Amino acid sequence: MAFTLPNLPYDKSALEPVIDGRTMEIHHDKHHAAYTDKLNEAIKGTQWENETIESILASLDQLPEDLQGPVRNNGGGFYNHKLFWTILKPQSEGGGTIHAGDLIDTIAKYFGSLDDFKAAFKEKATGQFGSGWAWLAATSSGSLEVCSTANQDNPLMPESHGGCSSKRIPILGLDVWEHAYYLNYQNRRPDYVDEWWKVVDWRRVETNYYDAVATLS
Ligand code: MN3
Repeated sequence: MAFTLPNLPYDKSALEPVIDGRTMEIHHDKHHAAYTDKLNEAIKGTQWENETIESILASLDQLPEDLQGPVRNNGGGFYNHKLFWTILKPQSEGGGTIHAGDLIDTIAKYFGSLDDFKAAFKEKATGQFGSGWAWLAATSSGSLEVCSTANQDNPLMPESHGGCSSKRIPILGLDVWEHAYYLNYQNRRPDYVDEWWKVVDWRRVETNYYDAVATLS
């Protein structure tokens, strides 16, 4: 069964002024669509066609060698963007607002405070040379880690395929490819990171956390 490009859960311009509509349009309709098509092309007619994207990426090193590159790049791109759209929310609908609750306590437990976490995450996002992603990922014990990966790699992939520890589930990810921010921010990636917090859907991140811990345990 082929993978499908998911619809955006809000209007393309709904995240303005943080992320402009034109960037969202190109990002979703062109970039994410291309990753989806190329993933489907790569696994067409193979046993991997019937696997979930999570299981494909986690067992990337079991794939035939000629498929590993295309699936790593395009399967990673498919999964990462699918996650990315859902952890964002327009400011008018509560994006950027973090509610007191379990996740904020968990963040404080592992990073000291929300501000300390944001600083650690920003360091990963701005320190990732070239294209890639910054991640907040959950481990089987329920702990949280920040890390970054190059290109479309992510923490689901076997350890050799990214800068994150293996067997982690990303619950929040920031796309730091230039295609994600260049129209608005040009070379100012640090500003993009600072602004981006204003459209993070923390409720969704919290849900992702509990789902991840349940999956890993
Ligand atoms: Mn992207």
